[in-house]
Amino acid sequence: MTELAAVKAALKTQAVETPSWAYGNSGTRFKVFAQAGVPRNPFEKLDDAAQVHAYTGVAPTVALHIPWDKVDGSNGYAELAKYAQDRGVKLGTINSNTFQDDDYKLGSVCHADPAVRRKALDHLLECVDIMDATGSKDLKLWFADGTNYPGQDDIRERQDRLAEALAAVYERLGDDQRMLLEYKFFEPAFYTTDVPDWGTAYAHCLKLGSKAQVVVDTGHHAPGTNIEFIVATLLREGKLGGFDFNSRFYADDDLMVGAADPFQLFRIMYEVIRGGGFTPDVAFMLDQCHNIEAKIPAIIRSVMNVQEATAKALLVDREALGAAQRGGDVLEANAVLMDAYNTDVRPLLREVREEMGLDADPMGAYRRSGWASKIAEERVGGEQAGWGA
Ligand code: PSV
Ligand code: MN
Repeated sequence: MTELAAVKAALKTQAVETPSWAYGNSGTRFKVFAQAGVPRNPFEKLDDAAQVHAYTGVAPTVALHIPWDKVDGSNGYAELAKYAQDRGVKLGTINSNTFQDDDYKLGSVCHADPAVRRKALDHLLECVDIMDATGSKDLKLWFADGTNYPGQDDIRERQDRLAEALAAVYERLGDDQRMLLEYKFFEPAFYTTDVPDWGTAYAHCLKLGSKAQVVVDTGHHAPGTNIEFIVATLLREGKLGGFDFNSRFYADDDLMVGAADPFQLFRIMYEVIRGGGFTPDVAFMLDQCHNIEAKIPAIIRSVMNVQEATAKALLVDREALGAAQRGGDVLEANAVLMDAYNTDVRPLLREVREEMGLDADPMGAYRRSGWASKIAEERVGGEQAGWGA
């Protein structure tokens, strides 16, 4: 295979998971701006996700968030999985939610009250039951737990409580299931957060075993953090479970991935490829909200941004880079990396899409499809709960 053919082949295997909540209404603390045609239930979210996959060809799975995507009936989740399959997509990661209940004001699995901890744990175990029904491989855990004031609770004991809950969930996982532990440096807690950084997540996952992996949400770091270094380290340790991709300017902005800093996304994807992480063992998920822009096109754009960063990272001349690095040629090494980054990969991706039997222009194809006006007409009333709801 020529080098370009290998790059194209790799791009065709790409899989970006889209989040169900990105299709629904969301907003800031100040206002949710409702959009016409947003899904009213998880089934309609899957209809929209199927559109994204139909036009990009590389968004085959959809992450669910429980309870936002709760369905009724003993067969409900199996039916949801079948509904997805009939539309050419699959159900992906199950996201737990222990942050929107009054009981969780002072924490969930780290709460001082064992009854609250039990309630949170039961929810996490229910999420694994749902994974069994949907055939999902990954459980994504993000805890809003933390404290606002020094002395509010015992920092160490909270870690012990966390470890206990994680161990109980780990025990419940099936052979092919994993838990992905997400970290976030602050918010909603402002003084301490119980899983604030990759080191804490890594320490818990290491103790638990190989089915526990760290997930890197690109929006969950302090400004200036070198995320690609974290990625390289986690891959080196065999502990990178996946990504929640989004962009940030200030904090957890949840903007379209690759919008704020496409160069950072390229650097991350380079370390992924360099570290052997461009495999199904690393989940490439979006975790975004589209508050002022049209949602489905924004998700298509985000998937394309990941594709572009990946294509550029695949184009890095690794041999030339290695030679420059070994020779101590700082400028040449930097130039090799920048050459790849500065390549216009859009023509290459158009070719890849055509070879996959897709329209070369996913955004245009979606716009021309008439889907947006169809859903605006058909979906009236009854929007679902989610962020900002
Ligand atoms: C929390 O900010 C988070 O990143 C977690 O991944 C949640 O599951 C997700 O956002 C919900 O939008
Ligand atoms: Mn996230």
